[in-house]
Amino acid sequence: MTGRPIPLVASDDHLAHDGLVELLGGVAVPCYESPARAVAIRDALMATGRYEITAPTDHGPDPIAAVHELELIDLVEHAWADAVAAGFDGTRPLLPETFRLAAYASGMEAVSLPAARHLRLGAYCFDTATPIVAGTARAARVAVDIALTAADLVLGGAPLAYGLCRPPGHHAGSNLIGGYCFFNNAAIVAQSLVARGASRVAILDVDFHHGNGTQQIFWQRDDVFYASLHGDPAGIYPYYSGYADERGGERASGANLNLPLAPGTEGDAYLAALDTALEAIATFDPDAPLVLSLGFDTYHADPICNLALQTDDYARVGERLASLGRPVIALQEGGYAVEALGANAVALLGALDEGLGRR
Ligand code: SP5
Ligand code: ZN
Repeated sequence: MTGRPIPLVASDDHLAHDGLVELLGGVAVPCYESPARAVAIRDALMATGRYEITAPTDHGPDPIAAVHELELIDLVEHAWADAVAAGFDGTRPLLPETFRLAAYASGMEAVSLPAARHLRLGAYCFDTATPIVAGTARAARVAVDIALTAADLVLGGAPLAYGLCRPPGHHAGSNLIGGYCFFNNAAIVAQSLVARGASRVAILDVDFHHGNGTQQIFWQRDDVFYASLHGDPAGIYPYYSGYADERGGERASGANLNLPLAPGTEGDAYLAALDTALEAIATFDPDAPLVLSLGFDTYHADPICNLALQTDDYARVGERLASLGRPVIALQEGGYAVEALGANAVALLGALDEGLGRR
């Protein structure tokens, strides 16, 4: 315990982003990515007495446009309104009905999109589990502001700030939504650190899933190092990226590090992989705070994942992260065992803060 409170940047605006159902393998199930997740984390952190709630400040649209294409931002902002204007049942979530895959127009010059944004959803969304409702656009925008406000606090001298982002972000690419993600909060923060003068920024992604969006956004960038520990995509979502041989584009070879982990991986093996990522980040030598994409879906009882961390392991992860000796901007990604999210967040962030305070 170091005495000073840890900033917890949060807003209630996420509560209206409640997707109700997602389609998994063609079956409609209640959304795993629920408002209750963020409520549980917030309540548990506040109950420790070590955190201070901070409201996000409005950073405007420019930091989002520095990472995402304008047509993607337009889609997120207007798909719901277009659907409702066209008579869509506003009590149901909006999901794509078709997907405009690259193969759709392969060999043809013609590539057209309808003007109505809800009808072009399948040109931007890569799965059937990312529902849009009335509160989605606002929540996605506020999640970005939460992340940028956490970054401001760390740049202002806090060793650690935690942004309770919801919706999460790491599956969202420059022109892509999916995996419960709309705007890539961590990527937007990393890019804003570059815009504020950093020449080397590292993002460490410990969410269970590969952050395909973050990898895609920085694939050709040698000034942003992306390291991710995740369940082996050969057997689990998102399937098409996250393999160890993906090391970055030709202009940024070596600036991407994927560490896929076998199903059932427990704490000791996880920490060994974490040390590999931390050594690579230390070698990269960032001159900005560490951007941490923080998911708790590595937990053994997570309902949609297959790693096997225990609550105690998250404290060990926090200690190891502190050993890097850099300030940390921690941004919430996934984690779906709602009953354990609070304890896991308390364990990881508490140990991280203590470790940073000792240095
Ligand atoms: C931010 C984040 O963690 N996004 C993850 C999105 C995953 N969505 C689809 C998951 C499909 C899981 N299939 C296994 C079902 C086991 N009952
Ligand atoms: Zn995840």
